[in-house]
Amino acid sequence: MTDRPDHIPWFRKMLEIRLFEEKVQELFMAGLIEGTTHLCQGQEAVPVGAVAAMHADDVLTNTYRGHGEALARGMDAEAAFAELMGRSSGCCGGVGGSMHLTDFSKGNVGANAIVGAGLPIALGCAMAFKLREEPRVALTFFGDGATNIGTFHESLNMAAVWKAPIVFVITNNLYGEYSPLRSTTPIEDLARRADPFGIPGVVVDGQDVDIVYDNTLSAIERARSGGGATLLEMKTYRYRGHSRADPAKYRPDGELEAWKARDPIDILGGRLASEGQLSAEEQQNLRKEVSAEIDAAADRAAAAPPPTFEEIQSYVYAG
Ligand SMILES: Cc1ncc(C[n+]2csc(CCOP(=O)(O)OP(=O)(O)O)c2C)c(N)n1
Ligand SMILES: [Mg+2]
Repeated sequence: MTDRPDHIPWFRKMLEIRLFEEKVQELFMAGLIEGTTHLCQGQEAVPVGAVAAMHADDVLTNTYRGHGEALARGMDAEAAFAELMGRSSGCCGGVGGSMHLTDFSKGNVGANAIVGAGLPIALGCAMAFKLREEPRVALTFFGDGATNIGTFHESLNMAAVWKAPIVFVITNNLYGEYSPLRSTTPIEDLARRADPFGIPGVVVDGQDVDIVYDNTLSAIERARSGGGATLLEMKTYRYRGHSRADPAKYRPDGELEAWKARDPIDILGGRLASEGQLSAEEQQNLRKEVSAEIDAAADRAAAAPPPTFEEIQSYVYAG
């Protein structure tokens, strides 16, 4: 395994994402968040491990289930909560909402609600880097369901032909909106969808942040050194339903429990404890600390004003 940066910030970040999402559920039930939300509890190792392998000037695109990547890429929890609550202090001025946590200053160039929309955007960024001879890489995060969308195949084809500096990251959580992958997709390992395009496709244990990091780093280094695109399939699971309206009753008995037995935070926590880096008690204290920070960030966000009518109107282009 590659030498890793300090593990403790990774552990903290995974806790932050988990507790952020739990707080989002609470705020939604309290009527402070309108619309819908798509949460990522259970998937935290993917954004944290993959984003840790990026350079500061690399970029990413992601999806409506994108709170994890936004926080992993350094978005302040208060700006994220404020966006979800439609406050002017949100990362998009409160007009984007849960599905659009975006921050160009951190190379987070767009969360997309349209399935498959982020792939060509990331490919455009990657080609701009290549044509300008900048040593930068684009990552694009999307779901297993998106691999049945035309833009997935078109983007992989173009990326392969143009040797684009891009990494395609499938967060395979086994479900689309409600449909299990097995009923929509004729193969088990989505990484094999790289084969027709002649690029590497790698199956990755998406529950283990170290393995996510190592594989993403290899793919990013390959892209940065002119080797072209890679498709990574992160095998993981979403603990909640598709969106806040979905109780996820369609899942077979025992499936959720089996995945929780390999919880990504527990896997890293167990490793940190056995290596003597962070005891179980220290982990509990850290959880309390992060939980208090999340509560305070949500309170500050809720106290901010909504955007003014003029601010909202400035994004309407109809003449
Ligand atoms: C082009 C398009 N088709 C359909 C939808 C409706 N839709 C929203 S999320 C989703 C499921 C996508 O599943 P997946 O790619 O596995 O991502 P996940 O939700 O599991 O993160 C669908 C069908 C959409 N937003 N965009
Ligand atoms: Mg999915």
